[in-house]
Amino acid sequence: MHKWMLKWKLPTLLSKLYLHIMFLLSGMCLACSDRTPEQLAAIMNCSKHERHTRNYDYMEGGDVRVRQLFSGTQWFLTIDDYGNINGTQDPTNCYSILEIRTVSEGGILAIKGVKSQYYISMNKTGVLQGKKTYNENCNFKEVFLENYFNAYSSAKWTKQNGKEMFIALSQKGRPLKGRKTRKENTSSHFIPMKCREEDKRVE
Ligand SMILES: *[C@@H]1O[C@H](CO)[C@@H](O)[C@H](O)[C@H]1NC(C)=O
Ligand SMILES: *[C@@H]1O[C@H](CO)[C@@H](O)[C@H](O)[C@H]1NC(C)=O
Ligand SMILES: *[C@@H]1O[C@H](CO)[C@@H](O)[C@H](O)[C@H]1NC(C)=O
Ligand SMILES: CC(=O)N[C@H]1CO[C@H](CO)[C@@H](O)[C@@H]1O
Repeated sequence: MHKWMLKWKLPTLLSKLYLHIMFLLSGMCLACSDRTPEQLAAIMNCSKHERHTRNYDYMEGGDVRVRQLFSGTQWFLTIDDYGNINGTQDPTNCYSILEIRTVSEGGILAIKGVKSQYYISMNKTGVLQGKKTYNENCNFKEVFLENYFNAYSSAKWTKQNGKEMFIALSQKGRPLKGRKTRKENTSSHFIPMKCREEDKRVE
């Protein structure tokens, strides 16, 4: 099942571990108030939407997490007001704050931009798009990888050979077509990072 792991060389694993530690550290910084007022304002504006949807989610009884998805290629995933999916290297970018909701058992979840209110969807041909209305194309399966990253594959569509198609951001931070993605590529690997707002909620 994890045959692809065997192909990994030790240095790759070590560098991934190193990256992981870096991400943890940057995650901690994100949670501290190490920000300019402008950055804080941007985040506060995001949280308006967030609170609104959280009430709704509470009614639904679903498990909801607010996270940023940081890719193995070192981009934060964003969904803008036009439904475009892209990457940013600015950790305070409002469009990178995502609401990850469990849809059903087996790690099936839906990912929505808090600011834009667009869901990430993948269609049959593997194109990633934002959708205002939730449907089955917005369901992704969260896979925990052994390198501390997660991968998110379409729960509805696979490649013609039956293999999974993943959410992925290229080295340049551009979304990849699902057909071009592979579980072992760093472009398909993400670390869900807690945002400031989430920390507040926990307190
Ligand atoms: C936050 O929202 C207020 C009111 O809608 C707006 O005036 C302000 O420019 C926004 N700030 C940012 C950083 O988006
Ligand atoms: C996506 O992000 C890249 C790099 O930040 C940027 O150059 C590009 O204009 C963005 N594309 C869209 C559609 O927002
Ligand atoms: C998937 O989305 C792309 C971009 O909107 C579109 O060109 C393509 O026809 C869609 N494919 C299917 C099967 O809906
Ligand atoms: C998009 C991407 O990063 N593709 C790479 C996935 O991994 C294979 C082999 O490890 C590379 O050849 C691809 O370039």
